[in-house]
Amino acid sequence: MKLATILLLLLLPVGEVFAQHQHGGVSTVPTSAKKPFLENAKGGKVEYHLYVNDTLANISGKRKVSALAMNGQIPAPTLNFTEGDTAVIHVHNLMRHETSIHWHGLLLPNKEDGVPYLTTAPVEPGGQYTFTFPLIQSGTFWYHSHTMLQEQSGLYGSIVIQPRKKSYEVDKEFVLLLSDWTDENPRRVLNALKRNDPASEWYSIKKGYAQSLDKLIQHKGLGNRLKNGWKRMPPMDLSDVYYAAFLANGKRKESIPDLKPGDKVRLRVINGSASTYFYLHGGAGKLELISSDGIDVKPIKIDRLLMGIAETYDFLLTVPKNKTMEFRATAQDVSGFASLYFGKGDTLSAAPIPRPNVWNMDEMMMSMAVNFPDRMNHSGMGEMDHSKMKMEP
Ligand SMILES: [Cu+2]
Repeated sequence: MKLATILLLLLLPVGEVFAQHQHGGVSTVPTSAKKPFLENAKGGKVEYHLYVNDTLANISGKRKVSALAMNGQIPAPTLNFTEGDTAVIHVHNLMRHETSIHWHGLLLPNKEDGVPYLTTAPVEPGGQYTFTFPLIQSGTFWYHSHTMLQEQSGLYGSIVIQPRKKSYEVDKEFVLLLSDWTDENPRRVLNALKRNDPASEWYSIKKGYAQSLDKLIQHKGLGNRLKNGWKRMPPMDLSDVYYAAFLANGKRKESIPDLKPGDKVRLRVINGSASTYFYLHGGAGKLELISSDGIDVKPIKIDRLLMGIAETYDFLLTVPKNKTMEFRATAQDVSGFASLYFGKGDTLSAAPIPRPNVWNMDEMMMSMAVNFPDRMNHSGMGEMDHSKMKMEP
């Protein structure tokens, strides 16, 4: 086959899916027949219903765009379980195109893993699939569509599995699901990245990271750029995509209700973004990290943490007296952030992360070193003189 024909065949199903996406979904299940989100939680069996559908949503606050939702929500509702439960999750596909749900980080029988054409058949348009699996672990996890670019359009939610025996007694638990949002069709974004077309440069311009000769000279980065150009390294950016908004539970600003000063909070943070690493940092002292990807860790106090895509981290927080504390997630390229506030009174804002010097790669990589003071002391790195460190890009 000619290359052009192969490309056309590859592109056809994509066009089909998104053409339908524009028209909105059809519900083959009458609304009256819909079961409640949580149908049953007796005898160790916890049964949920998820309804996947097309929608229009104004997430960025700038314009309404086509999006995908579960039970009418972006993000999808949180699924709560206890270790030892059996999860029974009915996924109802109300769209005209297929879907799938993958349970990220859960240990389960392969056929319930939800990766279409690999472990589980896709959920057909108008169809339904019931996932049944035992929960043999505890912690913070999440779920998302594993079909095309549906996750980027809104199909993601949190999973919390309580341990049989709690390792921390707290006054409140709170889930913070972080994400990034583009008002563009995600397929358009992917095309821009693949073809290296002007749109991807436009993303840099929008973020103020476009490289020009005068900026390179101004930031003393010309020599560095020439050196890296010689090695065929493209100009630096930390994230190739421009996002209209960074979100905490689907909003730019989130808050934890019903807290008293001195209350202990277990904050479960999930990075459900498409391509954003987040710095996590707070407005009052260090953050106490107690769990990572569903596994308890030896508690460690940190100033800030760089969180990768799909990771989860749990923190222990104390509500300050007569103050509001900000817990901030700043995109690694410092093009924006989402905030969580808790407590009452004057706000202890998180100190802004300085913008990286993308005009000088060596300098930028130095500034990105994440601060893990405890760990560094254990390894004897505390006394290291960074000015003498040499790094090859
Ligand atoms: Cu995943």
